[in-house]
Amino acid sequence: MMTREQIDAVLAVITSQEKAGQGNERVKEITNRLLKDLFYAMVDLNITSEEMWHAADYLKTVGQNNEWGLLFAGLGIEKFMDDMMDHEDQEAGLNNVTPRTIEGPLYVAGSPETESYAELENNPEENRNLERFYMEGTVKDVDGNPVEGALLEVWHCNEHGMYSYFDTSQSEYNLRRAIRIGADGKYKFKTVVPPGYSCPPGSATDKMMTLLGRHGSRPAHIHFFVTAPGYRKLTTQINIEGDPLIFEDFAFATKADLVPKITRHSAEEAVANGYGDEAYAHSFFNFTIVKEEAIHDNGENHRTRALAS
Ligand code: MBD
Ligand code: FE
Repeated sequence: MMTREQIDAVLAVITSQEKAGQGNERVKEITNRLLKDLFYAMVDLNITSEEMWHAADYLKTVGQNNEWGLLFAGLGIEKFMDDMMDHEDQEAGLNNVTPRTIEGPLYVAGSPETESYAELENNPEENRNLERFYMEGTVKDVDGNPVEGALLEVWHCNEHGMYSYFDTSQSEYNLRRAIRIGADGKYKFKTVVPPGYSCPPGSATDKMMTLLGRHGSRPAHIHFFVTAPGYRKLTTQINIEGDPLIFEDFAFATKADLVPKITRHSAEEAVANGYGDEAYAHSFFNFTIVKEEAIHDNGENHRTRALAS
């Protein structure tokens, strides 16, 4: 087996062509570290050329299918990015109050905006098999003051676990809305309780999960972005309590503080409470956002995101 010294000698030959002051120092640093770790692994695990070329083909397919976001989620890479940011916040003594959790690959920018209240379904008749769901709460700062002008973006899947835009059978921005927060800090939306999500069967990510002896499913969840000028962008989700996969998410996004209580109400209660005339589920959830910190990233990253027409 090649020794570390022999591997390092090869790495030295490869990096010797890099000219000081040329190229990008950060790219050099990261690429060379990853190459070193890869070469060590190739030797330690006796990775064959057959396996390396298979890997190249696999990576090609992941890109061709636009699955990198899904694979990052499934391999726990997106979760680990959150863990690193959480750790950094902890070390800086910053408390996010409302925990962050992963964005996932299925956000679409530009969803229809309304004030304080939104109905997420384009056509309520399409989701007849799901429970009616009302969710409400506040968007406040750490001092408990409403953040007037904040934008709460919300998105979730339909009864087939599919997200509009990526699922072209749904109408544009179905189950995607943006709620502008008023002076009272309150938001409320009407939707349906979504089911869980599973990776497309046969997708590159699904195949990887199978090879790892894992499943490729997420418990039922609803995604949120909360943004406001001067505040750090909050990327988070809530999970639907009672889902059998709630703490077995293939993307590792569940956090105990992101599982609000859900209460069920009869049609009679709906009428009495002013929630329409059908039985419904209801949940309160409050978002707290924190001021942008100069020493920190502001919660935004510039991954490529979809934008419907
Ligand atoms: C999803 O809906 C999702 O939220 C993630 C993280 C990955 C795949 C599908
Ligand atoms: Fe999702």
